[in-house]
Amino acid sequence: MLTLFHFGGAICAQKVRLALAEKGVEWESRECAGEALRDPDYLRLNPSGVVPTLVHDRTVLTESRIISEYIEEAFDGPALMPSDPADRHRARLWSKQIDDGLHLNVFILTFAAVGRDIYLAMPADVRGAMLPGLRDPIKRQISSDLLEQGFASPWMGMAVKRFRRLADDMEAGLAGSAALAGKHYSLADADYTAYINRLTNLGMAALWADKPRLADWYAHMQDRPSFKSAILDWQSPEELASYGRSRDRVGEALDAIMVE
Ligand SMILES: N[C@@H](CCC(=O)N[C@@H](CS)C(=O)NCC(=O)O)C(=O)O
Repeated sequence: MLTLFHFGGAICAQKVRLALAEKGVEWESRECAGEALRDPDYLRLNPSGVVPTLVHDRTVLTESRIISEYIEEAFDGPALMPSDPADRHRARLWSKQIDDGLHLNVFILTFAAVGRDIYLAMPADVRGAMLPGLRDPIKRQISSDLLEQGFASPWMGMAVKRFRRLADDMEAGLAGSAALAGKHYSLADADYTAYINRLTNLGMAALWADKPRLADWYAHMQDRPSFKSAILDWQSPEELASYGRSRDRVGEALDAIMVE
């Protein structure tokens, strides 16, 4: 039995749902968001109070990058890691960058553009309990700064610059191949599909307006059936509406940051 604790818009869960879909593995959904992330029963499974958590029979797995590797190793289906060791290293180098900072940076952009409004609407005591980063004081501090300053926070400029560098790196990385690591689709492509999708939803596709290989790669990722079953099918009307609001107001902020 395979159960995924997740919620629709959680980018780390999107990575894992993409891996499950590409591997062709059936799983059961346990949606877990908001207060449910602070429930003591859930915290016993995932002490950080975040999703995703995958439970395979009696084995509890946390951390999206290594959950995806587990899926690759534990189940039959199409290979999601390259066979060549150098390409495997490349796939892992892409995925490692997410844990090394890209995820925090996408959190910053998402929180400033859509999360902030939701938290500001909460009563102060609820907001204090629910603020992201239960076990991560840096994420918690950044969340507080973003609550106060929104787009004017210096974290915004740093995050946008990091994604501009990523767009350069992806454009260069896709020079010899339509996939990020080796010749074929791998977990690196799955992971970055979730990130490029999020930036697109937030209204930040201008970051790769001059990157044709990246734009082509993303178009191909969207054509894969996994994009629908792992991402589109889990988008709630509320989430889509919040992205619409983000797109309306991100343009100006992005222009200001990009001329710096
Ligand atoms: N390094 C973790 C990060 C998990 C994470 O930050 N999950 C987010 C959703 S993408 C979450 O559950 N946030 C809720 C919170 O921080 O309260 C992973 O890759 O699994």
